[in-house]
Amino acid sequence: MKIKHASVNICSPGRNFVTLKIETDDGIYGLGDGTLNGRELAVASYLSEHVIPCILNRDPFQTEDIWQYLYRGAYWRRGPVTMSATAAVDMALWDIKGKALNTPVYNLLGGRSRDGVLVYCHAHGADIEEACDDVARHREMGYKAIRVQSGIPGLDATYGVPKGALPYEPAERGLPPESRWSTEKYLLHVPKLFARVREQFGDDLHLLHDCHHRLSPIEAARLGKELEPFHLFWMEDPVPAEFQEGFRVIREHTTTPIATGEVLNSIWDVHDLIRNQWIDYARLTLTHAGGFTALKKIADFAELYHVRTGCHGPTDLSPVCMAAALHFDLAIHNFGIQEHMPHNKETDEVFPHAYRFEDGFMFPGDGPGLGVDLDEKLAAKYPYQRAYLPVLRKLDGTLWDW
Ligand code: KDG
Ligand code: MG
Repeated sequence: MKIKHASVNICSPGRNFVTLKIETDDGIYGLGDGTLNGRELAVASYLSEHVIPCILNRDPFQTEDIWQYLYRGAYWRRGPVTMSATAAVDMALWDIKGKALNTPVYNLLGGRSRDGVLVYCHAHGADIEEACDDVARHREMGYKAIRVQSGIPGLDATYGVPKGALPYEPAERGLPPESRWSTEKYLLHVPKLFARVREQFGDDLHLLHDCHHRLSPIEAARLGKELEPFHLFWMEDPVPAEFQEGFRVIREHTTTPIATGEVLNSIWDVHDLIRNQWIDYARLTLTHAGGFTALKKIADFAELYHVRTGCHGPTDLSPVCMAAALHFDLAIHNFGIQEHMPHNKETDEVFPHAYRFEDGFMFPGDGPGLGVDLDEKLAAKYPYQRAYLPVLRKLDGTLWDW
């Protein structure tokens, strides 16, 4: 079997997605997600101009060699654009392998290690009261693990809290929106939020929180310490993720578990975090960190240090990535939890899929390959629209990490 053709689909059923379709000479095709929120066309062009010409006529079963070719063979390696493009190829090839062998991808990764994949959802509100109502709503839907974010008194907007009644979606059409930030106000507020949530919902629910890269190590240490009585499942991205040494300070002060990695792209980005046991959960995704071939190595390395996975799963990764993540989560031993942010109706229609949610868990389906498709005709009705993630400044105007 040989790779005969490959094409990049860019569509925007509510938000932009980049999908690679690889076709073989015996009629099988595979899909890979290469979506990089706010930088979609960079990946699409990297794929079309630089990657696709190099993979034609290769054996699609050679996932390791093709991955090494795109990584080591590229000289300019790593980085979100390169690794997302590499991931799209790798994901599509594993999809082809599964279809050719008539088995779900999880069987190629070691087979099932569990019955279902524990997922966490997002609850949020303009204030603590509204956030608690949203926790109640999600608990009613069956979720056993809930990330909680709330508006902060004195700030107009904050990460994870939508402005209106629509679900939270950070990218906006037009130029990047800007908002203001105060670490002081945030640090005073978050412990009150979790005190209230635990008081209302008791100890059984897993609770998570995303700091979204905004604290210094010692500020994060303080927050982790103050959240200890509420035993969070994790505190996510307390400091900018690329500052690996920063996690040591947090670790020395608190037993609140720490998760990071959604913006990281390679095993070298988490190498120190894992081998020093500065984190508990590695959140790299299949799409942004090089696909199954790369993430399996990261998970296996993490397993040695009791670090578990917690793959990023926002709406800005397509259902192709969600399907792939569920196969991965089902198979690897040191799975921790999977993020689940449901896509809108239009996206689900463009990407028909076998995966499903039931009572707090997700299941990838047992059909061959990834179990996800792309309706290209329907996708054509939703052309690409440029959109950006927001930019953040402190109250005095200093540019800050969003
Ligand atoms: O594109 C950026 C989003 O994926 C990110 O802000 C979402 O932090 C996020 C999360 O944990 O889902
Ligand atoms: Mg996050």
